Amino acid sequence: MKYKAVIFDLDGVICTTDEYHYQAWKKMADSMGIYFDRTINNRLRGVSRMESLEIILEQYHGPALSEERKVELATMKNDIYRESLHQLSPADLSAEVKNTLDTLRADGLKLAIGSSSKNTKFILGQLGLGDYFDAVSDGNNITRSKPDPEVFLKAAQMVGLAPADCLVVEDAVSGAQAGHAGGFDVACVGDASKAGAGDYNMASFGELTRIVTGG
Ligand code: B16
Ligand code: MG
Repeated sequence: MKYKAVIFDLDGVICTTDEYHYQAWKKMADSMGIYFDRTINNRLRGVSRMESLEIILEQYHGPALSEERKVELATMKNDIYRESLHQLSPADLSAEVKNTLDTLRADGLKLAIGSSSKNTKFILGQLGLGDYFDAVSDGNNITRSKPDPEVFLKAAQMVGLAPADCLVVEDAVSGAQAGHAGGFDVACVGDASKAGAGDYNMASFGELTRIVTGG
């Protein structure tokens, strides 16, 4: 095996909650008359909630907002987002993702999550993956969000392995940068793959099984 563990980002990698993030931010932005589109949304991937808000507010040209008001806006978005997460169920876990995870586990790899989201545990529970991973490092145990490597370094520590033994899987350019900054190899899907941000830029999640065996 080329690696001993795989550390997965959550939103946009294990599940399509990235679309729910977009829809929730869009509702918040519309309510404030702020321009927001999918190109801007791509800059929010992997970025913490409050930093995401600051990126959206680059398009806000009204009177200055207090910190308290900003927290209110982020909370409005999170409430809309959490509401949409209630629809998530194990049926939202694609067969390709589940089969690939099971194959990697059967090959003896440790599997971990490295997500900026404070909603990680709730999402994993909704998907039926509450007890699946060997370690979960998320937005609740970090002080710096991607592109800082903290979330992945903590995940590697939790499974007791050095970054060189772990492969990070990401959909965000900021997440791929975080992986590289921490000394990890990075396999990308989605937006980050299109941008060529990874050591491996995959067309589909299932390519991971070949990558980790070094074949
Ligand atoms: P929350 P990931 C990230 O998760 C999302 O990509 C990003 O869009 C979001 O702002 C961030 O989590 C924080 O999420 O508001 O739920 O705490 O891609 O690192 O799994
Ligand atoms: Mg992501």
